[in-house]
Amino acid sequence: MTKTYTVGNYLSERLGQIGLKHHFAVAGDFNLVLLDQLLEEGSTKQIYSCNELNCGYTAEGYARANGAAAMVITFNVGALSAINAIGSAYAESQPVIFISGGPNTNDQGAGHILHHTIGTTDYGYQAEMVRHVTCATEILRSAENAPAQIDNAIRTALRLRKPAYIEVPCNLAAAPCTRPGPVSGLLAETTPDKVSLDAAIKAACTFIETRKNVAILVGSRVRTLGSLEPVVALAERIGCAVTVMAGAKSFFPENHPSFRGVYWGEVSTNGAQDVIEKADGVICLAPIFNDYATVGWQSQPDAKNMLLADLNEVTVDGQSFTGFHLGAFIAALSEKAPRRTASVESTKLLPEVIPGSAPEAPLTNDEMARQINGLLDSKTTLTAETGDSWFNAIRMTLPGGARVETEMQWGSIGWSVPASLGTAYAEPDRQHVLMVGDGSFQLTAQEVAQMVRYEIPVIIFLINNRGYVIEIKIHDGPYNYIKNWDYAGLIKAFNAEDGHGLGLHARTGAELADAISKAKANKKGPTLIECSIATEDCTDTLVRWGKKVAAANGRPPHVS
Ligand code: DPX
Ligand code: MG
Repeated sequence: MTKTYTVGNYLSERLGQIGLKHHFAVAGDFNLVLLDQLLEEGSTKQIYSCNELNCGYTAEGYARANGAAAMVITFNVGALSAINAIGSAYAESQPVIFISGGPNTNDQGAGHILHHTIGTTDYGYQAEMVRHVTCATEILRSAENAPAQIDNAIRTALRLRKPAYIEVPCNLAAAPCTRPGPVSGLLAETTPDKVSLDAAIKAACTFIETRKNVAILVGSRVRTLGSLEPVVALAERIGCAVTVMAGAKSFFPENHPSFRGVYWGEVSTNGAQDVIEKADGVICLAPIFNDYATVGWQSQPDAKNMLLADLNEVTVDGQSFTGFHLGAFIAALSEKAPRRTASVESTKLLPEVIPGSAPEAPLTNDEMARQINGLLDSKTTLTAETGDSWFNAIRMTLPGGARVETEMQWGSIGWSVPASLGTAYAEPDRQHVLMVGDGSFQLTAQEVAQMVRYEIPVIIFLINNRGYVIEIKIHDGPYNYIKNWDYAGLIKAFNAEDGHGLGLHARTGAELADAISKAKANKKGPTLIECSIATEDCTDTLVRWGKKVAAANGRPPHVS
């Protein structure tokens, strides 16, 4: 007798069809049958997380490297913990398929009080909460409608590059279901509106033609294009200078002759501030101009000089155009744009030099950053946590092919440990390096145990500066100082009887160099290098930026 094909099998097959090789999960009694169905169908490997927040961040990191991700958690106690990570996926434009087990359909509206819930009897509230951080929210109601609902959630997530929610009642996961057809209907981009696209290209070409000094500014949502090639093609067509925003570090090859650094107002690198602020035409590709990116609302290209190409809208010279995606706009503009080379010809990429110190001297922030920079190669993904790690990553010089992942819109500390694990699952052939501060690490530290369990060789630089230094620089108080841990010593606990993680200390440059060579040799698990530096030792860009952001935060209320 052939086995019944189920709702859970359908979901599983679809996840495989959209290119996932893994899904991330924490078990709970509302999702156990669903987890069985996913295992049984087997298109994607089931990977476990220590908790649902970490599970969400792992999925978010995986989506960055793989284009999409899926996670499966249990009702309420699991899902509510995961919402922070789903907020991250929304803010950072990552299509994470957020799958929650749900109550038995017979309990919906029956007045039954269920465990793991807030003790009321309307079970729609989880989906209501999640609705704000997802682009599609589907509670499966019957096996008959399940395929359409699953497909709608996945299709919407992939098109909009946002997370989508699917709630699978525990008694539907193994219910008989039809099989999926071809996946092309879920993957196909909407056809661009040609009239609107042509008009946008005409306006963009006029914009470029009528400006003397044109430059490109690459924003973080360019990541959703899945490749740097379209932006490189556009830059080469126009022949102009290219700068990236801080959240888009690595989204243009730094060894390209047109590259002119990171534009971040007064804390820009490589002379990028001059390039952007002297340009009379800035082509902004999917930027996010938030308070952090604009250095407390101080630095942003002048609106009259800006061509703003967002994911689904282009605004230029007072007109806006919709009906096509950024990818279509860049591709079309790359065939028509006029040449404007002044910004390349009149500027140079100013080198960023990170000063070192003597090998036996106490380790400094500069020496640490210098050595980490030396470790990066064309197959490295560097994940940098919120904190001074941002500023250290931003000032590094990247070889072509190296990638940096930051979470500058959401900025939730603890993100980077599970997220780097996610990128490592997705791309095992790359070298995965993580920079994380002591304060951030304390939120999600236990996920290093999964790196041990699955033998994932992430090289973790744990920066022990005894506190929330970025906060100390923005607004100091007793709340910025944390309990010290033996971070390197944790690895022994996580290894338990069978792990291959390595925990090392670096208190001098020489110790760090030695630790890095041991880390490179350890392929059977993570290596955590605890870098001890002084609390007051941080990048000067952090201090300058922190003061401006603090001033913006401290503006008094308007009196009307
Ligand atoms: C907080 C931040 O140690 O890095 O380089 O020492 O600053 P630095 P650490 O990891 O400390 C991080 C700390 C407390 N931000 O300085 S950035 C507030 C915050 C946040 N996310 C969440 N809670 C609080 N960003 C979840
Ligand atoms: Mg710290």
